[in-house]
Amino acid sequence: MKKNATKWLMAAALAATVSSPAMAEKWDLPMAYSGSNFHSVTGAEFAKCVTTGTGGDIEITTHPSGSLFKGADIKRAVQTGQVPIGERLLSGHQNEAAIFGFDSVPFLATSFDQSDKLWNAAKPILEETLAKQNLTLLYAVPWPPQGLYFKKEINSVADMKGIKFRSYNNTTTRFAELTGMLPVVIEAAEISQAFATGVAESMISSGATGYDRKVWESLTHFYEVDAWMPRNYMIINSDVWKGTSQANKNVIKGCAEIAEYAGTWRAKEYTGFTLAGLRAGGMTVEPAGANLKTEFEAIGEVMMADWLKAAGKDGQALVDAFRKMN
Ligand code: PCA
Repeated sequence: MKKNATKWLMAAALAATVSSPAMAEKWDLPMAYSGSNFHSVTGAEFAKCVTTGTGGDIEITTHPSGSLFKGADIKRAVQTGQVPIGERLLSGHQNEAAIFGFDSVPFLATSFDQSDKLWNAAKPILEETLAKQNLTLLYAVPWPPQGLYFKKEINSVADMKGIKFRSYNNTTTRFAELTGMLPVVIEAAEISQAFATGVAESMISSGATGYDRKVWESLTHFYEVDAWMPRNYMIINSDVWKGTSQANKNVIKGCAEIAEYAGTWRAKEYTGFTLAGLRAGGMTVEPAGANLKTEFEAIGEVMMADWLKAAGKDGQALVDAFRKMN
């Protein structure tokens, strides 16, 4: 018995020595948005930082544009270990846990400063929710403020009736329902085609996404509403995380902190730049009119109440913690 154990140990030690040069792990990292999008650029920098920082122990390859997994499938792929790590808009998963929609509640946090505070208020409960799904959170970066895209001038909610509306999560689908539009879920990677073919004629999104997808080829108006600022999250499979050495974990955490900072900085820079880009493309870019704003605020209140009901006491605690910060 003892002899066998010694033999086994020796074999294991030998295998470790022999295989150590090949021990480098290769991690595929799926992302939903185009390679030129600022989230994807931030993710690619993060990947490089980890690869360099771990001395090549962990080599991360990013796959933007939904090329490895489509946006809607990325979270499950990480959870089930099909890939070790991925980046995803968590508000797309409110069906699993209403708390994932905290960053898409209308008019709760409408500036970068408030978005930061809301994120700090949400972090503990979000980490806990993700932990139950075998996921560990690495960093989160906001999108610029959300505004409305149309193919015609809009002055009231009544003008929006019957318009085909591209949605990207439950909140945007609900917004369409409440404004009499017809929602259809479409990934950002596919919106240029959807607008060109008339499958969709409108959406709520950032200037960044409209700019990335050159929507001026099909749409004419962008109304700045500053409705909310959803986030993309870098998540890692918790088993993979537990199996990572402390030294490499430290590197990953450091790279994640840099990514969150750099990504947020880019989001801020990109806000004005992309609105100017939409104008240069020929679009009318302006704040929503007073009437439209008042109507949106009323709709926002309904949506806030909906979300609080769905998110229960965790949602209320999050909102209370956020309000205390202001
Ligand atoms: N762009 C993403 C989500 C929020 C945003 O600004 C999208 O439209 O899919």
